[in-house]
Amino acid sequence: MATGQLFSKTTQALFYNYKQLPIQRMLDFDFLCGRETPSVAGIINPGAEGFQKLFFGQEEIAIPVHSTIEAACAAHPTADVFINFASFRSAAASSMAALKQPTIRVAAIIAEGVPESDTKQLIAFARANNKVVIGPATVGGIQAGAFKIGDTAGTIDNIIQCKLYRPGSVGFVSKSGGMSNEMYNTVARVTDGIYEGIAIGGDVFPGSTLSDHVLRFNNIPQVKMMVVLGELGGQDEYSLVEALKQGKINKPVVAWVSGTCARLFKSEVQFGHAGAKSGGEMESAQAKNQALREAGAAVPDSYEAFEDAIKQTYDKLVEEGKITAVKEFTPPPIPEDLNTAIKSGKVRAPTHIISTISDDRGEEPCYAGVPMSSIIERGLDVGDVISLLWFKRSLPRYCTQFIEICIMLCADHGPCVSGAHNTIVTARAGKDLVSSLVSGLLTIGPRFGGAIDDAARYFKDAYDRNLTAYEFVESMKKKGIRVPGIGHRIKRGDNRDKRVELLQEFARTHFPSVKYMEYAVQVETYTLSKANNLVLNVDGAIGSLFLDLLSGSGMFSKQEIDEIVEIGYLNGLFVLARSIGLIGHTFDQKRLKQPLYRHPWEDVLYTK
Ligand code: Q5B
Repeated sequence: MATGQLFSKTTQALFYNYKQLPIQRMLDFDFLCGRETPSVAGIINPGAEGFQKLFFGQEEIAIPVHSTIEAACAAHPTADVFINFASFRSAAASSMAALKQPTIRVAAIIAEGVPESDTKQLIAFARANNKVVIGPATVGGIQAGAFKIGDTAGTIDNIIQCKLYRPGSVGFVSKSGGMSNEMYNTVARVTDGIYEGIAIGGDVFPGSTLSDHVLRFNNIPQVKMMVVLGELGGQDEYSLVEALKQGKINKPVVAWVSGTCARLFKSEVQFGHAGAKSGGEMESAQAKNQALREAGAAVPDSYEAFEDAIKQTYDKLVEEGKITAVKEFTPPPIPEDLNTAIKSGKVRAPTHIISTISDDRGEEPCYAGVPMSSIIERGLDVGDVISLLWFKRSLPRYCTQFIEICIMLCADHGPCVSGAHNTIVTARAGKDLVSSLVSGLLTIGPRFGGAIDDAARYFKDAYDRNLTAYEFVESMKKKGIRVPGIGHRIKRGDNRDKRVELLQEFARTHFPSVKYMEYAVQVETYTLSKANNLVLNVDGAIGSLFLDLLSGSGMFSKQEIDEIVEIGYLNGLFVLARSIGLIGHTFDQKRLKQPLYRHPWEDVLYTK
């Protein structure tokens, strides 16, 4: 294993598998320490590329996302730490791929349950290539004031409390990640704090060992003493005993091996970690504590006395003048996330959108307050859904039926009308469904299908002002405006539009009043006297009948009717209906494998 420093204040990592929280915690730690560059240079999210937005202090930054380890290493050649948040299934393969990259020096493997044979291969490769593996089954490690792996040391509050935002004099290594958090607190209480802390992980075969790190700490001048927290099971602590006996360690070591309670159990006990099981007397906590004590480490009699033993060793170093006072500073506050602040009631934030028709936040979506299950259970139809989402109320059955009839009758009118023609040409140009659909929809307007709102506006105005059909049509003529809802390219006085007849028939049977429709018929009678094509068309029929629906149903106030007519809801019926046909035309052309459309020259008048 390499000797000396693993990290510095400029160390950057590549983070494998996008995990928002631990990355954000690393960046928050960076900000706390006053790092100039974020400690995460890039994210590797297999199969995905782009950027992830995260916070660096108050500023939002975009961290590049790469789809492969190779691409990430090539893009960030100075990022030499690989933090692997892959699952236990893919952690070994991805770690090996990273270690094989010349730029990667340290790999931290978080996953628990990595097969031991895989870990052994990683260890062998790392040793042969002078690289360091931390883990598997680890929370990672931290160099105080410089660099932190993932979730190490927990929350920002804990990091501040343990003064991990600036370096102290203690090198700490443990097997357990959870206990390392506890120990960061303990060390901060009785010393000037941690210089570097590593959790090697609880597996039987850790990528790097307790003694690997203690020997490394011994070479770091800023580390004045080492604290070691081992646990029962395995032989790792004995390599530390050997190193102490051979005089390879010349700084004070305070150690404790946990698991002394194992003897209280009648049979073998497997503690939390895979490796935390004593295979025999040698691997017991008692034997290891005794061996460490005999080799020269300060080993207390119990875990409770561990803090005091650390304090005594530290105080002695201070007395001997080996430790100089740490330069204290107050770290900058980390801005609170908006969601957290809102939840705690500390701030209020203005919303950017108001919505009143639907809500998808609860257990099931609601349309105008009506849950979807209720729509299905009550056997409601598309007309009811339109009533809820457009008019924000449930309408009587005859109204919703009328809406549905409009949708059915306007769904299509053959391939020759403007909308269908555009859709067909677009589909034949090889465009997709949405493009073909919208190219047809875009033709809906004052001449084609989109005259319903204007028909309602003008018929309502004329009827409400008691204009006779003659006065209305002639006044429109004077203004040079064609009467919306009147006239058709094909339909004639002697070839009426069946759709208009069907709508009128339904309304006469079910509507309480059809006064606006009757007025439209009077207008038609007058326009037909002028020209045979000036029939009441489907737009005019729907426009006038919807006025009857709005005013006769008793479900809308006068003000609401005026608003509906003014905003122009009713062309929506034609848009919705005709979308059905236009989608059909798109499929039809695709199904028929029709080639690119080109209009024939013979059908164009070329003139100057
Ligand atoms: N004249 C629809 O015109 C059309 C007049 C009028 C007074 C009028 C025309 C019109 C108002 C808009 C309207 C909806 C352009 C139609 C639809 C859906 C569809 C379509 C489909 C489907 C047809 C001849 C003479 C001229 C004009 C006069 C015409 N309309 N006068 N008020 N409204 N209507 N649109 O046949 O003296 O000779 O100069 O704009 O309601 O789109 O099936 O195809 O489901 O897909 O081209 O049903 O009526 O007649 O322009 O040659 O005019 O009649 O001033 O008089 P045409 P033009 P003059 S439903």
